[in-house]
Amino acid sequence: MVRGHAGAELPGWYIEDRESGMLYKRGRLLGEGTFGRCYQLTEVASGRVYAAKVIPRARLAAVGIGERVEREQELHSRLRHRHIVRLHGHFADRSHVYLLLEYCSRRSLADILRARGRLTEPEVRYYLRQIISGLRYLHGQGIVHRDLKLSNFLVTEKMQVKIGDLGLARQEAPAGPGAHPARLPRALCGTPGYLAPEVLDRKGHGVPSDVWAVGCAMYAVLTGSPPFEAAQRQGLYRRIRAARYPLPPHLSPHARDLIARLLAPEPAERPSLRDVLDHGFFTQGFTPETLPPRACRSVPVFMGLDPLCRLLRGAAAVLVRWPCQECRD
Ligand code: 9ZP
Repeated sequence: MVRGHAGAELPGWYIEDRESGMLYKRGRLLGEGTFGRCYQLTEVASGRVYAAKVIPRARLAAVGIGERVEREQELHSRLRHRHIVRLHGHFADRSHVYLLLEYCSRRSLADILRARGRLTEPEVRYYLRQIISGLRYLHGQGIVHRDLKLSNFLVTEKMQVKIGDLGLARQEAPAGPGAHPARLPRALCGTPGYLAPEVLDRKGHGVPSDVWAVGCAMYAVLTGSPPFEAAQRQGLYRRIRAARYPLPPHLSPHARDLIARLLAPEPAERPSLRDVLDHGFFTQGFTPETLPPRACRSVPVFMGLDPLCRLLRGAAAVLVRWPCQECRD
């Protein structure tokens, strides 16, 4: 056992799941999570790579933490969706508990936004469609996420978005979707900037509060800043309750309108996620099928829409008598 500088025990270079006999090689440190460090872990036999939350047992002993990790594990392991991070398994050894999560090599939308400043509307449609797809699945399972933010939208090698970190997610009472939350929060949780007015007022976090957070995320990727910012917490909360946010001139009318609907102060007035997909922002604009990985660093050029690309395709069609889709066969 190696001891870190802060006295915390580090996991070894190789980690064994005694129950299954699987051996994992510890890779690089990915960052700090709420309960412990996150490492890249490679299953030696298969070469499969995971992003692992490594939680020191000493931490689990602290009040409430063990139950929280267990609840996250239990709730998460049942979920299977293309746009929800997979929890592949968990195990423990003498010193740590390990959660094996889906590895997302392109980190998160927060990192992409940091590198890019802001994103284009077609990209935002591309990412949001996937986020909404994952979130509709969660809501359909009676689960509210409660901590949607850019750092929880992870991006895979193939540029697919996955909703992650279900640490604060809650299973609602078994009622229909859109039902009011069964329990009221004891303390404010989630990230302050994305907290909906009804959450600030301790009226509980329901499906519409997740919809509010989607509005905050949409605003943030389109403008480069969160909608609600203030030096002091009280000022921040005042802005949130009044849904008062600046509107940069570059936002399209459809984007402004959708943001205003998502950020309606009254939760009952916010659209359902189905309605969001039917909004002009999605129906009137181009959405790319895929995004090239370079979109993590610079504005992507969409092949097929680019005027030069269209011109070249037109020229090729004339020169080699390339039949168009309709004329084939
Ligand atoms: N981090 C630099 C600060 C060292 C990274 O470069 C980095 C690289 C990653 O992949 C190459 C990466 C995270 C950070 N990937 C990743 N992180 C996840 C993750 C999946 N993939 N998750 C799956 N579920 N939850 C998330 C979560 C916990 C494992 N994370 C990150 C959140 C903070 C650290 C890890």
